[in-house]
Amino acid sequence: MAFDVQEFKKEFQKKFEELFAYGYESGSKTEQYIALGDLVRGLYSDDWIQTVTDYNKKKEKQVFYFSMEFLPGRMLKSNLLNMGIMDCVKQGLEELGLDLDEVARAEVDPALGNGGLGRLASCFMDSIASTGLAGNGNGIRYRYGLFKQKFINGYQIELPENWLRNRNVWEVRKENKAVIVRFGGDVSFTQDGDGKLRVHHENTRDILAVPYDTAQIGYNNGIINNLRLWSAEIPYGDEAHFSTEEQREEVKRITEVLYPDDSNYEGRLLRVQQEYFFSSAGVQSIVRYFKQLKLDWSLFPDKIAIHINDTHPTLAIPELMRILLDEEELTWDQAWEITKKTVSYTNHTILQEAMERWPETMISDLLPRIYQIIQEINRRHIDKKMPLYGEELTQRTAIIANGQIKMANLAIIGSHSVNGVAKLHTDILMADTLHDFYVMYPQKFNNKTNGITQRRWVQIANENLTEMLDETIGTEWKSDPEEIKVLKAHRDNKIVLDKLEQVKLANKKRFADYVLKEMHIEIDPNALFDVQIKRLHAYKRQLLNVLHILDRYLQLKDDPKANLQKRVFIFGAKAAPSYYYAKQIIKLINAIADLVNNDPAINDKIKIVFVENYGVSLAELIIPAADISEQISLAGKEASGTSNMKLMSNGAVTMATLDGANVEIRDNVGDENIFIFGLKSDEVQEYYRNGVYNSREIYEKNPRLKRILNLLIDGSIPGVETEGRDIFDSLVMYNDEYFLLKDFDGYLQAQYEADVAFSDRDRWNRMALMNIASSGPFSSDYTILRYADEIWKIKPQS
Ligand code: B1H
Repeated sequence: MAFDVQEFKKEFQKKFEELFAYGYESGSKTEQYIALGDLVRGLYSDDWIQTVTDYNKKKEKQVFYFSMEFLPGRMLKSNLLNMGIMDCVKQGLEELGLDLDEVARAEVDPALGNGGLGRLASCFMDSIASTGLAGNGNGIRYRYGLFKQKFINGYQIELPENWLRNRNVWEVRKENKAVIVRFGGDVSFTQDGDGKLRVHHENTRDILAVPYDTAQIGYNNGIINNLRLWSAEIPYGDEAHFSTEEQREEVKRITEVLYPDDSNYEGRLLRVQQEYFFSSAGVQSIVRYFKQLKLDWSLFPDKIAIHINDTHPTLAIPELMRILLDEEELTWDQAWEITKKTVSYTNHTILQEAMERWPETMISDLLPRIYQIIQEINRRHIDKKMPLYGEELTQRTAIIANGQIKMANLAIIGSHSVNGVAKLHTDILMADTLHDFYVMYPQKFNNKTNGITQRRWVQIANENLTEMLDETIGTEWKSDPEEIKVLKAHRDNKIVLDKLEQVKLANKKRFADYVLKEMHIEIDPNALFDVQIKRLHAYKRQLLNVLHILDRYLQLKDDPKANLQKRVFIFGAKAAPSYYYAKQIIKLINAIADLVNNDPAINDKIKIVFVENYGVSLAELIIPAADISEQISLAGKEASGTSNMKLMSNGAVTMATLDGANVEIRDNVGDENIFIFGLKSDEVQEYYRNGVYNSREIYEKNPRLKRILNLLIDGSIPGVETEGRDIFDSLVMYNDEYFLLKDFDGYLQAQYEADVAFSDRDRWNRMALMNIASSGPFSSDYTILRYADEIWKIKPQS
């Protein structure tokens, strides 16, 4: 985008005065940010219109990525980067006496997702635009995002996240594109003169879905795609039906707040309303678009791909059927062919507690017509498969069973592609979790290992590293991430290794400043920064990390001169508000932090930093400062993980079990540049099958571990009487569901080896370099190109 500094300065001043009626110098950071954002949006609006016009003119096939969650992070710098005007704007602001980073920090980070799944959707939106694919996002404009986390006396407290408190400069409300989503009502049929069966759906509760569109800007390619988020409102002119406060509240409630559960589902009516609301609105707006192309219905799958991110948008399947059958009057077979060819589905977890199942009565009351269609899909499925696969297997794949509707089953049966998010995960789906479906539909199954966008996670988050890479290997890696592999040629170049160390040190200092300012804890940038940042969940085993910390603590108490690396243990994690055990773990970590950070006997050799309110913006601060990346979930439980990829790209060395994408990270980086420990996935499976695991026995036989575990219950850690006891019991008395005690020795050994490696600066820097140099294949650009090629059948625009 052509733009010069002087011009920018003029435009910015003008924009500011237009908006606020005084000079920018006296404005607040928020006002300066709003003026800048507004100006930037004006700069890309032509390209945005042009992209839409081009797609329409060429009748290009488009993908619609349906996701309950998007976690975009702050958008200002990402937009500037992708538009190619970052340097110009930075310099212009500087000449006006402003600092871009300070202005950028005034943007509220929209937390419209829980964790990996939502962030993946946003990395994908960036990559779809950046690889030049015609694609759109479809989701919910939550009035409140994921709760804001505070610690009070070490306990997690949740506060509402009012992310729209300032103006959202990026969104555009499109009232003229609103649609009606219908709930409840009665369904009846009449036979018309032409012999056709007609469906009548009456007495429904009608909700207006209003879209808010946000530009998704491609990297230096002029392409601007759309993220459409829907908001629930009372239909114009229908105020009569919503005359009481309660009725109006009920409408607003649909898009009021994001459910705060990661990898766990709550069978609430409101949740299903949310799911149908944005699925229906999305499908309606797609059908409206397709009809204006004036093509035969059979060409629908040649022009449209609908991707459903986990099962949350699965109702898009019966909704598309409903529209094709009831409104467009296609036959069942025609509609079913179109639907299956259009829809594809990604599975993100094998955890049983995350599998969506809705009570049949809930769906039949809330969505009577959709319920009938699901019943019919199920009936036909059973009829067709029974003779081929027999009673048992067929019944196990039924969509409706025991009064419940299984959304994964509907998603698989109603789509043409089912993918897992890492090789190991997909293998487990095929061999185990979804094996019955794999027998029926082997051709539907495929793997698409997750990826991340290095634009946000390296170029924006880590300017120091970006600069160093540009100097060392040129800039090609920015447009083709695989090219970062040429850095390997410098693995023994002392000058490069030293530079890399300086980059890391600078990033660690930046984080140390934050910690001092916000938490009043002093940490030494020369210490090893050991980082575990992800949602708090038992399977992710933050507790194993804790056991290791306690082991070190005891070693130092026994011998203050013990030969241990100075370490800072950094945690960031939110617990679902209803997840009691996870909240107990938060309290425990905070209590240990209090104890250890203030114990003069250990000479600052351990510091523990548990940052409040971990999210995308904090990740951008922490990841560039990490030395060790903790990826220690129980093998087989973490579908992929994506923070593992972000940390690797920033030169952290991974401490990992062979779980999710860790396996592929090891394959790429090589055994000598990663620390692997613990049970393998098949070993875990075997333990679950044979039931011989006995954690109590390990506790009794391992004195080192016993001593650590006893700390939880003997009063050594002040303030955790209940938590310590409950956690102790879960590990020792209730047989340690996630095998922490089993993996403990291996973990300590791997941590010891990491200490040794870290003490040899050249060796460590080389490991960091090899991680950066091997991270290219984990770019979401490649992931997305594989989705486009193998699932969606769309091609990048030239
Ligand atoms: C992942 C979820 C998830 N898997 C239900 N499943 C949710 C399930 O609100 N809900 O009901 C919300 C989220 N999230 C994560 O997806 C996996 O645990 C990660 O391993 C994976 O990297 C990520 C992206 O694929």
